[in-house]
Amino acid sequence: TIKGVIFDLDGVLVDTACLHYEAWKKIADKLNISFSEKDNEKLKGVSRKDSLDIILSQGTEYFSEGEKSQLLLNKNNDYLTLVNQINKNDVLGGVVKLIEELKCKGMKISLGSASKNARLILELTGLYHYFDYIVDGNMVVKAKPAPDVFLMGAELLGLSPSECLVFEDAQSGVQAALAAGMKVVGVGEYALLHQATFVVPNLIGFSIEDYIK
Ligand code: B16
Ligand code: MG
Repeated sequence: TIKGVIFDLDGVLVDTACLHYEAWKKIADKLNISFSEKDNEKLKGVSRKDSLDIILSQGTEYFSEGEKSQLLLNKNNDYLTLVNQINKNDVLGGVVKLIEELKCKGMKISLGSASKNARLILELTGLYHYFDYIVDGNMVVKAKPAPDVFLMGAELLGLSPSECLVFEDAQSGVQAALAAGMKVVGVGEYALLHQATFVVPNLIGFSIEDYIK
């Protein structure tokens, strides 16, 4: 039986993908690299550094490690300016209700995000206090699709992987959860997330009852 839930952040609890896009787009435009919203899909769940490498690989220019560090800093500063405007109203539909249902059932809750800004986003959206533990991009060396981020979450919760259920919106995240030996609810498009144990389009009206047996 499931005793704990691990949530991904971006795309599951809050939709920050468009803010990441806006910040990356500014960098790409400056470098004359074409970057569309469709390209941005590939960056979901991918770490900041790997995201930059993917964008730069679409261009032809070479960048030194120092130049890349500067680009990463610029991107994050622009992203933080946008992120600082988010609030409670940006929490995705069904999320608070689901978390409260989990709390009522005495289930443990952890975050499993690739983002280094995860704590700030949870604070700004008023979700921080719900979490027993937070595992973010500052704590894990191997990014998704490696299982590390979720395995660390299970360990902190004092649960075995088979007792944890993960919520993920990204393909790399679904793969990470499965590699950790956990069941996973894919939140989003079936075509993209079909590997997941269950797939739902969003969390509106979602009740944990049917998924924890
Ligand atoms: P940051 P998640 C991921 O968060 C995002 O999906 C991904 O687009 C982003 O590049 C990554 O976090 C790193 O974020 O730049 O804030 O450290 O979906 O794993 O919660
Ligand atoms: Mg995500």
